[in-house]
Amino acid sequence: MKILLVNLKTGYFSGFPLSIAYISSYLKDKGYKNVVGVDLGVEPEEKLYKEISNTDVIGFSVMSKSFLGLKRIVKRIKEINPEIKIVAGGPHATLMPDDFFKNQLAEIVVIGEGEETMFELIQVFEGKMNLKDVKGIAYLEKGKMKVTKSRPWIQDLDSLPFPDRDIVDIEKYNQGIYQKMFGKLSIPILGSRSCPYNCANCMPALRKIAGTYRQRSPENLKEELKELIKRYGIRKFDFSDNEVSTDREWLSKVCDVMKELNITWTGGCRINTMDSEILKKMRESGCDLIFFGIESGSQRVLNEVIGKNFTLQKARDTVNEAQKLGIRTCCSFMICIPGEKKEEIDDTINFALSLNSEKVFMNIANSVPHTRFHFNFEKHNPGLDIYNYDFHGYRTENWDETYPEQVKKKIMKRFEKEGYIRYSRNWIDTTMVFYNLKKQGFLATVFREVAHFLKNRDMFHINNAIKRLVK
Ligand code: B12
Ligand code: SF4
Repeated sequence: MKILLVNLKTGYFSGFPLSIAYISSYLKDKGYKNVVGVDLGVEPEEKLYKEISNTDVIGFSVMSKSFLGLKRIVKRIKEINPEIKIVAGGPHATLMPDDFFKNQLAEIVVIGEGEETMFELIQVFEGKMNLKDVKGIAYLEKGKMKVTKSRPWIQDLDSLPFPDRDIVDIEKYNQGIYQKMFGKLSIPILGSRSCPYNCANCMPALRKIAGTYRQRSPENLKEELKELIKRYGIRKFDFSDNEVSTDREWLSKVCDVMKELNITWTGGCRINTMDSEILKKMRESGCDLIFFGIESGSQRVLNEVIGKNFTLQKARDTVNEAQKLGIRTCCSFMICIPGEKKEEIDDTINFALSLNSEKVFMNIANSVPHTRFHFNFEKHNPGLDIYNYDFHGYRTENWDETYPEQVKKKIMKRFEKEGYIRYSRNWIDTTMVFYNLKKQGFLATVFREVAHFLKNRDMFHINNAIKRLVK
């Protein structure tokens, strides 16, 4: 049986797809060796079509941002191989299974974690198991969607085989924004699943997608790290976890492992969990860059709209402390949040500019289905079609439709005036990334930008920019 696992393109920068890598290693461990992966984030669609004719089952990993692209791909796949079984999994499949049936995009939709479910589905396709007995799926019966019993979240993450790093050539991620963010190839690794917090931009969707918060043991993590170091000779790792700092005791043990293996690492941390002691420990263990989701420069928005339990002062102190210790910081903010007042956007811009951070992400808030943000977006934009909707033009409270576009221009100007440069050529979309020239040094930045262009001939982004301008 040949199984093809496909990660779809979202249009945003994409990283190594641990989702299909985990499913692949689970299937291989159970004896299904013929598993092939395609990541459309970094590979051409033609590669996928070349694999299709002799494939029995295809599994798509679908995010809400990539759902729209699936229609065209499925049409072409069915033309090449009408017999193929199509399974959909991932965040959008879990949140909106009926979308796939309405558009005839999959026979079976997997809800939640996919390792055990995909294995059982293969058993069904081989006639060894009954479809109705598979937990955590949706399928069509007499034109109606049936959902089976939910599949319990995998409690012992150590029981899973390490993700299959051969599913996509890891060197493909050693370019563009990834290389710029993390330096030379940094390997993504997952220490935990889900998150115990409850922010409005994320929940309850994330709990549905990733379940309750669970961690791997530091020992299990150490085994994988040792394997990766041996295989790639690389000692740079990037935690794909939502937040690595939610459990202090766990993080402290992970730091011990990192220190022992002489690794440098990066990860996302929540401001309220940080203090001098843990930051120092992280630094000593090789942490050289932290992502902080600060999100707003308005205390009211943080408290009342998003539900972050930290103060702006704490955010400022934490960034300063990290910088003092030699840890670079990348702070992420959102503007045009449903429920935010226009003047609170200025608070966010001012706060972001006053921070001592090398990198700042300014995002136009997105609407992920089943989040409290999304419920609010829907309230202000009745009938909103999230897949076709350009978020530069949505309405929130009493704003006019073009407001986010004006705000974007204003932000660009302000950051540039204050000595920041845009360092990502992906800024054209909802995210603007700024790089603090004062901290990095003008010449070093210019040199890196030119070197990057010469090395990568960043034609993809330039082509896209031209297309947009022509449009
Ligand atoms: C790391 C991460 C990133 C990384 C890398 C993502 C990547 N390569 O896929 C970066 C920083 C690049 C990123 C960016 C974005 N991300 Co992100 N990201 C995550 C995060 C924190 C972890 C993902 C991960 O690796 N999980 C570990 C694996 C094992 O879990 P998993 O992906 O959920 O896969 C399991 C199941 O979903 C299922 N499954 C998945 N695929 C398939 C396929 C089949 C066939 C089957 C059967 C099952 C199955 O089985 C898997 C194993 O159990 C998640 C949150 C989370 N899930 O915890 C958000 C998350 C996936 N991201 C999200 C978003 C919105 C984005 C962006 C669009 C952000 C934006 N700009 O708006 C971009 C788009 C990125 C892209 N791929 O192009 C949303 C998606 C929501 C949605 N409804 O689609 C999430 C859920 C966060 C959230 N709070 O809402 N992200
Ligand atoms: S935004 Fe971060 S801290 Fe908040 S619920 Fe989501 S993953 Fe957790």
